[in-house]
Amino acid sequence: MKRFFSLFLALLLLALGGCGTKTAAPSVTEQTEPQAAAQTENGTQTETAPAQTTAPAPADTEPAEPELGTKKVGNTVYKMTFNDEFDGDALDPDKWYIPESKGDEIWEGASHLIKSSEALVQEGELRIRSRLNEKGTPVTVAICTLDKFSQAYGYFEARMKFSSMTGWWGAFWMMCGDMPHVDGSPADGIEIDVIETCGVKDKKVNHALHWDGYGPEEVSRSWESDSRPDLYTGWHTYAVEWTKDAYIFYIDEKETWRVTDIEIYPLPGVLILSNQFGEWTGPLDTSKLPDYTYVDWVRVYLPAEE
Ligand SMILES: [Ca+2]
Repeated sequence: MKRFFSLFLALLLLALGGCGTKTAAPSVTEQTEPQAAAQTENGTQTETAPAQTTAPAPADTEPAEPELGTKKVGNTVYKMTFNDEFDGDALDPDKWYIPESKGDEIWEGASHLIKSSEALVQEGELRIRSRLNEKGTPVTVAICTLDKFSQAYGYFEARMKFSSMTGWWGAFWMMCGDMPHVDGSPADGIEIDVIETCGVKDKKVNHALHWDGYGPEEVSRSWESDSRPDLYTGWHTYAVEWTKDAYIFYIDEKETWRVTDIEIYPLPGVLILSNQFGEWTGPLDTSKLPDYTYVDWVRVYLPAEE
């Protein structure tokens, strides 16, 4: 079933006009100051808002929540390099690029239009809408950080809420390097699917890695959860920890999948949040549209000591 997804991605790569060959240095130096102040002023992220104080907590209380700009994963302390809390009223053009369909053009291999109108920022959330347009054509959107932000290694996390509707699926993923280049190796390019709801009809979710293009030489690794109806109700966090030795995946901060026996891609990749239509994920009941994938925030980190 991944073939359909991957074919779409190949076309997305073409539309991105070089995403697949992007090897520029990470722009993290432009993003070294996380936008914690904005959240503090807004006040909508109270559970993670930094305590702007240097006063030590009393010794007999629980440790304070780490401030928004840092995160500890295992023994690694990470410092934030990029985030979007989606607290405004529109997508931030300094952070996101949308590879829009031209007019009514549907890319070969895809089954829907991609339109910026379907990326809604409301009530502190990104709402990625799937619907039929006035002509009855499926329309949704993918947003990516192409030419805005990219990073090699680190911790990449999003807090998301997925729909249990079949016929389309949501995803948080990354495109890195020359993924289509067929050389038997993922060291020159890889697609990292942090989370996808390809198994929505069985209430499963998956992580995946793909390399060497989307043709017959494509190599894929994937992990699929057991049936997890809980992941289709309410908010959950999904992350990949990308180190020089491993890709480690997490759901709600609990490790779910670790890949260490492939060459690790060493250059920056871009972030993508998307919905895609495809009845291979189950029948599409258009009477239930519009529907949404929700993203509360996206946060990216690098080890603090590097
Ligand atoms: Ca390759």
